Amino acid sequence: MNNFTEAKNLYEQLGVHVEEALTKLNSFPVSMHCWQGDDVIGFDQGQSLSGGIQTTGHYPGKASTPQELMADIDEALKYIPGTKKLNLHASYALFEDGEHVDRDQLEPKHFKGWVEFAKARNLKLDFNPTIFSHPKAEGLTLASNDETIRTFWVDHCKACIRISEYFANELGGPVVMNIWIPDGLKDVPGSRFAPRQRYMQSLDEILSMDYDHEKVKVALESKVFGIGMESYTVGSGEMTFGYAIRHGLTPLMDNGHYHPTEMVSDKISSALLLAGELALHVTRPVRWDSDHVVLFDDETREICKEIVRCDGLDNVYLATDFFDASINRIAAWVIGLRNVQKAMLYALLEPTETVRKLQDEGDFTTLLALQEELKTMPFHEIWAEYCRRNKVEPGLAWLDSVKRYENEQLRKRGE
Ligand code: RNT
Ligand code: ZN
Repeated sequence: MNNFTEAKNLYEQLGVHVEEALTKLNSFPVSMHCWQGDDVIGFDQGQSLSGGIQTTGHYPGKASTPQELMADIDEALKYIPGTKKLNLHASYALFEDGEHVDRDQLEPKHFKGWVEFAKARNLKLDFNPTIFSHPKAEGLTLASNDETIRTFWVDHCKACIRISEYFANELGGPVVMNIWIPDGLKDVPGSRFAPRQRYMQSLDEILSMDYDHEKVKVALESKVFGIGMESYTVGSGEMTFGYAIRHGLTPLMDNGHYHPTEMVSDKISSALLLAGELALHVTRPVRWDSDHVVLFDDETREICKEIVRCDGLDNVYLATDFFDASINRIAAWVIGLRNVQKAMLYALLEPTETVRKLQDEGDFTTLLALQEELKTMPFHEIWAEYCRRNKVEPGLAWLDSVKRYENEQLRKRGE
């Protein structure tokens, strides 16, 4: 008997269906964010990052051209098992020979190169309007009282819906198109109402366009505060969740966007009950929305457990969202994405029916004992088997390859 078979037997004694878990994990898509590769800069503005989000660190070798970013994504994908999607931002538009259009004029053709990239790798795409790092995003955007600015961003979002629809037509859907606005105020507001009313009006205008709601899932991401927006954010939890429910959109929860003791894992069941579906940004906040690399930690596991327990694998769209510029950026992707896959596997290896029954029967003693027992089960053996079946090395072998790539490619790039 090999280690996997032995481990599988032990799990099965606890009522876990290991093969079922492996199959489910393999078909659950995780959307990898493209922006870890270049510190959220993109190709359209050459501007520094704005919107109250920040990367810190100067690790050498950041991608600064589409070719470099694509090569780095390829390098990362080699070491990540499972079904992946690629999550793009509008700022990653590809312009040909000196052509440049502003964000309100973007068209599907500006993303043709990404569609070809995705097709060749059997990936589907997700998308995001980029409502930051732009001269018209220095104050409020979709909530602006300057009509020119507000309309500019409304038009940008409409353009992004058309581009998302193009992705769905070319590669299959649904494409999750997530709207996040950085709008907020540093200090005590004079009116919290007016900007939210304008945000609502902008969303109404965007959604008045005709698009296929099955192909494009418009998601709304909330936030509690940003750097320079400490006192008020327009797109708060209630604002975005409420609007999403009322208009049949998908709420998006980023686990860096809540008060430190407020857990997204606790919100998933409510969201699924009330909205029917939910999009997630999985990240790691350290004291603030710092977007550190995702760990195989308690909250990541608990988020995944909730998805599994709510039978939400088909209704939850999970994307990663972190940006660390202080370590090898490709390694950051690999570590974070593998941890999401691990956490999902860990969650699928919980005997869901048993734990629910124990709770219903009020047998909290057994429930606690069983949950603690699960923590020291031979999880690694199942993970290793999952990696092998996906033709990915289970252990740290990937790191040598990434270091080689760093020496041969990244170190040769200019700063
Ligand atoms: C910012 C949000 C948002 C961004 C990306 C780049 O706080 O989390 O999702 O991180 O769109
Ligand atoms: Zn996010």
